Amino acid sequence: MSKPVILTGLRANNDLHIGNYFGALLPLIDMAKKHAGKYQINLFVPDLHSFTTPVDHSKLYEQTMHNLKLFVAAGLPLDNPDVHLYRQSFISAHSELTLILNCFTGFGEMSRMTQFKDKSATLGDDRVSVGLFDYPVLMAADILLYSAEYVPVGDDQSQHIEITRDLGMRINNQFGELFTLPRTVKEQHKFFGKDQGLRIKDLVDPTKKMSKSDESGRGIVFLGDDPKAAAKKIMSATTDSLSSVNLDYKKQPGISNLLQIHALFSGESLETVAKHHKNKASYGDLKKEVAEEVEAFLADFQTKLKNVDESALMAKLETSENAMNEVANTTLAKVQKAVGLRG
Ligand code: AQP
Repeated sequence: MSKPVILTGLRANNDLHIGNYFGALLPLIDMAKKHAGKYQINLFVPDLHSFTTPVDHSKLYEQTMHNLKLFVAAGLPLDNPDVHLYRQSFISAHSELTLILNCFTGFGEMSRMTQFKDKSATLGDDRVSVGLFDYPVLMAADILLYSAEYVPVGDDQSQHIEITRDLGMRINNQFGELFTLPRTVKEQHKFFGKDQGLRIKDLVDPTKKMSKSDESGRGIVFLGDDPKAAAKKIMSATTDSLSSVNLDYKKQPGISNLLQIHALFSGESLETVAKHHKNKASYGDLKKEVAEEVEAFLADFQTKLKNVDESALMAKLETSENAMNEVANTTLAKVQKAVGLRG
């Protein structure tokens, strides 16, 4: 019997940041290490999704390959046969299924996607593409092609799981059981546990999440940042004038974010870290501790990155992309037949 599939993708629209690292990459690598044999892990670079927001196309391929190396530097076990690592556009079924799914998707239901509304508000009308509007349908294809059951998503992407389930169900109802649906958002949260809701905030504006498409980059610690420059970003993080360290995301978002980052780097629980710093009047000490942790982490991570075995990575891509093309094309062929494209 085939193993349940856990699937995640990280766009290559920019370098990854510490939010992507702690919120997506590490939990998945942990799963791959702890549950080898029980689940199949699909980790991919959604290169087609990467330019749903504007990118420098002359750098996209390089960024895609760089991000794959980041996965390996973060500890992705390439020798595990249950781990599949691939580039979305190397499996053409993603695009083909998207086009078919589009015709079963309502314009109205897509217009209600909050991530689209948020991202388009940031971009401004003249830079919002149909590709961004269609993002959730491509994501549905990413999931349905492999019958993926578990897809870690934060609150900002929960609607995309729901639309994937709706689309899958709609097509199954009309044509018979073509798709295995991903689990409900509630079940996803139960399966992935506490890391699911993790959202590291932007250092300059701690009321919004750290986001790699943010164009200034000043509030983001990228994995490729110079370690000393990243430490400086922490030292100049926005805080408040309350002169008391408390874990309170509403009243003290900047301080709470620093406590969260501190907890992640130190490996201590957020409660322990918050207790240790509680009510301290000086924000400088907290910032200094976090800055030192960030600097040490980046120096170590970047050494690992330099040592990534590129030939092993290329070999893994080839094996995974061959295997995933087979799986995806089998699903696509069933759909093509059902909708009348094949006899
Ligand atoms: N700030 C964050 N804290 C924790 N986890 C985060 N993730 C993103 N930001 C944070 C997780 O990283 C993965 C990246 O998915 P994506 O590349 O498809 O894009 P995203 O979710 O929209 O993440 P970004 O960094 O904000 O990218 P942009 O700005 O390009 O859209 C996801 O698993 C996400 O939960």
